[in-house]
Amino acid sequence: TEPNKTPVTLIGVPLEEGSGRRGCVMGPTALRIAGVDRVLAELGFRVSDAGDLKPEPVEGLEVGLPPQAQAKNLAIVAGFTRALEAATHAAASAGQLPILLGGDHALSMGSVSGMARHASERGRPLFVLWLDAHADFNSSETSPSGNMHGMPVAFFCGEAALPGILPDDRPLVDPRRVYQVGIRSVDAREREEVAEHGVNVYDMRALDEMGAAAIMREILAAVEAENGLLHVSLDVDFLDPEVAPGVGTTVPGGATFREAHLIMEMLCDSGLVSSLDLVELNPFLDDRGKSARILVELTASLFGRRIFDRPTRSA
Ligand code: HAR
Ligand code: MN
Ligand code: MN
Ligand code: MN
Repeated sequence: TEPNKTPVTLIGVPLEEGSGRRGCVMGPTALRIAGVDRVLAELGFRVSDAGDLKPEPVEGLEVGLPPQAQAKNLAIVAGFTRALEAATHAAASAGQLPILLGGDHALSMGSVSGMARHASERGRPLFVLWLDAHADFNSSETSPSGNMHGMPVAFFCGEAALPGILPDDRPLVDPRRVYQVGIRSVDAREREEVAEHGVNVYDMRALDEMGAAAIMREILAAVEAENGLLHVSLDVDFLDPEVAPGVGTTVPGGATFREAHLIMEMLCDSGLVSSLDLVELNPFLDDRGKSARILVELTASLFGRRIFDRPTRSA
């Protein structure tokens, strides 16, 4: 292992109750079988695996919601969120880089909130790169499904009306520091919320028109300009379903492997990444481990695997 590299902590999150179907609970195991720890160790990182997170027991939360609102499995998601907020914050505070092995995307309520607390203690702003087909900016009031994996961005920006999950005075993420790439499925009210709150959206059309490199240069420049920390949240459905079929909410017309790969390489070069979610992998729907392996490949690129070293180019 190389002493100048930030040690990595893997945290398994066997959460599937935020999604509308079963299978994500097997995600952490599939990622370990695909060798996520091994590739990081080969790249010279000290890797520790914290095992699978146990949710905190939660009672009586449902009563806090307005009558028409729905947030399915609220107590289970709340228990994971509290445990995750603490575990992610603890890892980052100890000088480690947390990688959350999901688990559905509701887990980002906890991981991003933990990083937001860490960043605020350091006096630095937290930026979030959201690689996803979906904006995940619904709340219990706007969600058409009630599935909480469609709510994490609204939650960590302080918009989803889900009181009692974390303390009211928790540090939030400014929606203008959230950058979403690959978006191609947004609900009607969600679209209004995203626009109203100033979330930066590079939808699939932007990815096609601008290319991944131009988009990443803009995002990385914004993070650098404010000396921010950058949390990366990678949803399997960011990728085209033909590339990564192991996900419950496939949307056609997604990112190619090459686009995702370039994004990871540019993130690596930036040195700005503080934390990573790998989410929505559903091994029950996967094609012989294909999607798990691709997530591990992309993780390797994010942490420095490269084809050849390149000379530093001026922009
Ligand atoms: N927007 C839809 C809803 O809220 C679908 C959300 C699906 N989210 C994920 N993660 N699969 O991105 O119900
Ligand atoms: Mn998502
Ligand atoms: Mn998604
Ligand atoms: Mn709003």
